[in-house]
Amino acid sequence: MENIKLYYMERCPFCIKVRKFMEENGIEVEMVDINADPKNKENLVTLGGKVQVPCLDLNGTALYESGDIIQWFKDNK
Ligand SMILES: N[C@@H](CCC(=O)N[C@@H](CS)C(=O)NCC(=O)O)C(=O)O
Repeated sequence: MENIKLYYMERCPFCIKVRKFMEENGIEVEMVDINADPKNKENLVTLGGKVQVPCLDLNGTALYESGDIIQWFKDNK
């Protein structure tokens, strides 16, 4: 999927839930680990205003909440 990124953390259970759904459904987006680089966390705050993962970057619009992210994938895959 183009212009879509998933901000996540490795051990976050909500992120794991979203990543499992993506894997089971063959959904691939750019993945951004917010602990891999301080800039990633800064970019997340710039995007959505808070450090909370998972967060889907929909071409510049932030979608927080794992349930809402999975629903978005269901509606748009
Ligand atoms: N209700 C949210 C919960 C997300 C959540 O609590 N994420 C935690 C990590 S597991 C978080 O981002 N905490 C902020 C932080 O660690 O700074 C969801 O379902 O996505």
